[in-house]
Amino acid sequence: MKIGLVGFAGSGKTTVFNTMTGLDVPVGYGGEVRLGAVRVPDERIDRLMKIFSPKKTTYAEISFCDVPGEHGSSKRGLSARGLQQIRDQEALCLVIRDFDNPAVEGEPDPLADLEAFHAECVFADLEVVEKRLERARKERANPAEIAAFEVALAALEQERPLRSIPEHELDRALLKGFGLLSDRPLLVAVNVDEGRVAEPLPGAMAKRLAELSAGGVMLSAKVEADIAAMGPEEQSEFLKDLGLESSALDRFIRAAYELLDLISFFTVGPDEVRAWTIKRGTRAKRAAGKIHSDLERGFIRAEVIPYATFIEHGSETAVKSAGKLQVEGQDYVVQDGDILHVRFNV
Ligand SMILES: Nc1nc2c(ncn2[C@@H]2O[C@H](COP(=O)(O)OP(=O)(O)OP(=O)(O)O)[C@@H](O)[C@H]2O)c(=O)[nH]1
Ligand SMILES: [Mg+2]
Repeated sequence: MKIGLVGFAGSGKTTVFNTMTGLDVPVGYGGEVRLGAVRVPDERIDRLMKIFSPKKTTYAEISFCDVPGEHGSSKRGLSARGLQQIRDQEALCLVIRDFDNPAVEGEPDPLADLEAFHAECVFADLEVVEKRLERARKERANPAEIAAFEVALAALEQERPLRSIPEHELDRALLKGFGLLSDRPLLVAVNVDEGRVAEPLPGAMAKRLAELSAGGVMLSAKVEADIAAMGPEEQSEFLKDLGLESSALDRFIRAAYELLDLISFFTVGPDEVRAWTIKRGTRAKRAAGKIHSDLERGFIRAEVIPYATFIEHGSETAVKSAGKLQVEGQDYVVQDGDILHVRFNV
């Protein structure tokens, strides 16, 4: 599963990408699509690491894809090639320029960029949906499929993104494989000048994002790059000076993780403290298979301690003596932050 950093030319995508991945892709020139692994910051893992002092600590990871902007004639348009690169992404993080970039013509206009991107996605989807609907009617396809495409068409004609249609009104399984862009989860990063990092999202932007069922954060790619290059103590000093509680990029990455409907469960011990990534709703047996296929095959039960319970009691032994250890079967739905110990037999 990957998340695309998308947006118009020179908005700061590669700067954000480099900071998150530690890679060193050239900035400012467009370029190729690049894929990189990004560590998902998690305070709970930080805390568990302090408690267990394990030999190894492993955070959750997600893949980000840096999709270059298109430099050239129509500043806020997307070519067929550009659209295809965006279609390949599971979720979209739209980086919007809100700083002066001498290489890009014109003053920054974040709202106009948001509208332009949204309009491109809606037009692209309209084309796909109209074509499919025409064909499906002619071929007398499954009436449920025709109905789903009709619902989609009605929304798009009102310039509403498909992601804003509630689950019970649209059977998304029937739209799978059509690469509909406006149905992709969307998170917007407004890339601002150094001086504005502590400001909240402007009201008009926040309102529009809510209408588009999208999330949003303010960040300065430049400041985040500086923060990433510092040691932990210098970092917190610097953040305080800026009036920030935590790095905006860390919040951005966590928001992207949640955008994909992903959660983490943990395994703990003297050897390793580790976060494992699953889709929300995954059952215990399946989740055990993430750790090792033997654990899924020979699954007997899972001993579960929710993170908050663990912190409240301080140790596994204390949790047990308080009678708070949950013993769960294979159909237990694993919750975000569960500490799991899988009993198995193969
Ligand atoms: N002042 C300032 N400059 C920035 C910021 N973010 C990026 N830049 C600069 O803007 C230019 C373009 O940044 P990139 O990260 O290459 O932008 P991009 O979105 O990847 O550009 P394309 O891939 O060409 O579409 C570079 O010169 C960056 O140094 C920022 O937060 N503040
Ligand atoms: Mg770039």
